[in-house]
Amino acid sequence: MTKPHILQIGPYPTWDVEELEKSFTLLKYYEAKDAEAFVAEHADKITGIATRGELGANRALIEALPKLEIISVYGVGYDAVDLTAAKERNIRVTNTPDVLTQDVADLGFAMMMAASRNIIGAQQWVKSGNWASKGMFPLQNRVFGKKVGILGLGRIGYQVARRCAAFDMDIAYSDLVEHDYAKDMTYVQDPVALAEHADFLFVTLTGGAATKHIVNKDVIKALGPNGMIINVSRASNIDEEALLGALADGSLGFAALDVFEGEPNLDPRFLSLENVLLQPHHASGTFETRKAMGKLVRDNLIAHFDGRELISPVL
Ligand code: 8YV
Repeated sequence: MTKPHILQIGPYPTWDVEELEKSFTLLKYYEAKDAEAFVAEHADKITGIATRGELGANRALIEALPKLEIISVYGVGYDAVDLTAAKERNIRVTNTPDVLTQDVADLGFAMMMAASRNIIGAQQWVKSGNWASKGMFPLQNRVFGKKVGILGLGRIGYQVARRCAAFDMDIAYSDLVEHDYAKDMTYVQDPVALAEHADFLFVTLTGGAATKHIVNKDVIKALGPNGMIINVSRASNIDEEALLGALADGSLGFAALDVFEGEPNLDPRFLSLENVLLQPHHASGTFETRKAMGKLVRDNLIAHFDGRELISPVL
């Protein structure tokens, strides 16, 4: 039997490619010199797409593939997949929830710690010889016991909250509804009120049209010159222009960011700011999680082509 042809949008680790190739013929979109011509050449064979959370599949791509049956996303976020276009054709969509939750929460929490205590600056102090020549490193801000606001108390937000609870932090959250599983936290529906409460504001919301720029200039202003934003979700959740302005004029204290508009080509203004900690969209980037994500991408594709129930369907 011929293997189903899968359009692979972005690169995956070798261990995933080797496993995928046992069951599928992979067509590497990201290596094509002329992506449109590549799609047109293989369009009558492609029945699946394997993509990444932040890359996805837009309407034009979906419409260019008449035999497309399934889009398997290597990521929990599927905001880059045009779900309306997929639904119109009964194309199935899967993602990789749960397996990355703990690592994303870990990185968010670690960014808050690293930024508050300026761990990177302190290492520079040691390496540059400043410790010996200038003396003690300047004092930094405590995390333990401070006020935290969590914007979006889903799987990842809840795990961030658990880590904050272990640091005796005063935790509030904002979400569409109050959650039974969060009785020990304060529910503050309005993001501006949440930011007013918080020293640290975690953004752990789903990306997409409904949450676009939910962190707007008012939320940023409410957080203030001593406040910090930590974003491990999607860049679109923050008005990046307002964020850059507030960081530059000091009306926001600090931003720890794993995601950016136009990544990996982020706005160059970020690079010259002192009050930022920048990460290369790597919150799920551990061996353990990426292996589990790759397996789930594969298992969903195999289940579909075997005619079995999908493991983690979105559509
Ligand atoms: C990426 C993510 O998928 O889970 C998500 O939604 O954005 C990430 O885990 C990952 O960086 C691989 O590209």
